[in-house]
Amino acid sequence: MIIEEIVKGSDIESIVHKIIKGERISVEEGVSLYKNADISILGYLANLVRERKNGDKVYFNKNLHIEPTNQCIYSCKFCSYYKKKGEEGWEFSREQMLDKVREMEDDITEVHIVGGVHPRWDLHYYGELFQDIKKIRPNIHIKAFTAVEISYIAKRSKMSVKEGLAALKEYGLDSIPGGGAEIFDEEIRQKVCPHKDTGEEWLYLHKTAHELGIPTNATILYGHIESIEHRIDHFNRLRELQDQTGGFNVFIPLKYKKENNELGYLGEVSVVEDIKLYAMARIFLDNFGHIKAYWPMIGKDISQLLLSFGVDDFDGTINDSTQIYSLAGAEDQSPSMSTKDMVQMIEEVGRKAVERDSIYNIIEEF
Ligand code: V47
Ligand code: SF4
Repeated sequence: MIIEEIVKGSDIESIVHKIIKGERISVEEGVSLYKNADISILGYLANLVRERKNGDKVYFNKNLHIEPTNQCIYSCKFCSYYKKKGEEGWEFSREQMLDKVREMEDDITEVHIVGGVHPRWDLHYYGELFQDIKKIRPNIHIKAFTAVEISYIAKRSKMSVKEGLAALKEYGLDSIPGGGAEIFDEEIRQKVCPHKDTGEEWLYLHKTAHELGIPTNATILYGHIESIEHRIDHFNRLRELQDQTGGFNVFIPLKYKKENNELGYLGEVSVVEDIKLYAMARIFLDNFGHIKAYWPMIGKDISQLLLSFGVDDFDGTINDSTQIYSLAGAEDQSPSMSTKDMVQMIEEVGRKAVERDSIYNIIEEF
């Protein structure tokens, strides 16, 4: 193979051989590959891993986002979303949220609910919302709340994490999105979101969800003050948990966006950094089925490019219903994509577009 000729005699030769043979690389090897390989080599390897796992399929779903409130008891330094002092916030009523469900198109299969950690709303408030949503659309998949929202609403209802998750499942929760992971390293976490649950608490909540049969997603927030070592450490903690439970559906890198938040002075990392991060995630997370490019955050063009660097999932059509990235300065200020656009983007790179449900069962192949 030409790539083997290219890396012959270099620091990364043995690591590249391992990946080609389908073997797992260690944390040290991950750091070395990240620091020493250029993007063409990372692209080749990530593409190989992606193809072995997913062939020529690129997945998406049809989904709607509900962001119940931007009131939040926390004030993460990277966040543009939470209501700051003197700003006008929002707080949807139950009926307003249910109206969004009533208005949504028939073919939408998932509702994604994430917002701020509201000081007063508790588990039963949200649980009853889930029940009402399922009365309107019995087959809809409810993917809701980051780990910090769940741990807070459980606490407010005087329940342990396990009891809270079990109660939410009973009310109709089907899976948990990947937010709130940020960066697990405690020193960095203390600097960017000092009040939030720790990395270990995030991992414990997801482990408990998996044990209760609730699948979850995982994210990393990259491109602020963390180093390559912190990124690989983050991947490694996720890989270890996935080995134990197998409960993660997908990994979603989230690029730090700089507008309207306290870390804006850092600026944003380059597209080359984005590509390397996605490729390294695909190579290192050998036990994750899917890597998602969340296009409202990273942009449609770069998402399409990332299909050649390990990505096999495009999230969903979204229907104009999220603000978290438009507030942080994403290009697309009112994100929505038609199925036709989504399929076209995927076919342009010679892949097959596949509509999936929230747990990767195939609904339609295009
Ligand atoms: O936890 C906040 C991130 C997350 C910024 O599971 C920021 O399918 C970049 O988790 N720049 C919430 N990122 C969103 C989330 C998510 C999104 C899409 C799909 C899924 C899924 C999950 O957004 C937060 C935080 O890590 N975030 N502010 C910012 N300025
Ligand atoms: Fe609140 Fe989430 Fe923003 Fe942190 S990232 S301030 S928890 S809305």
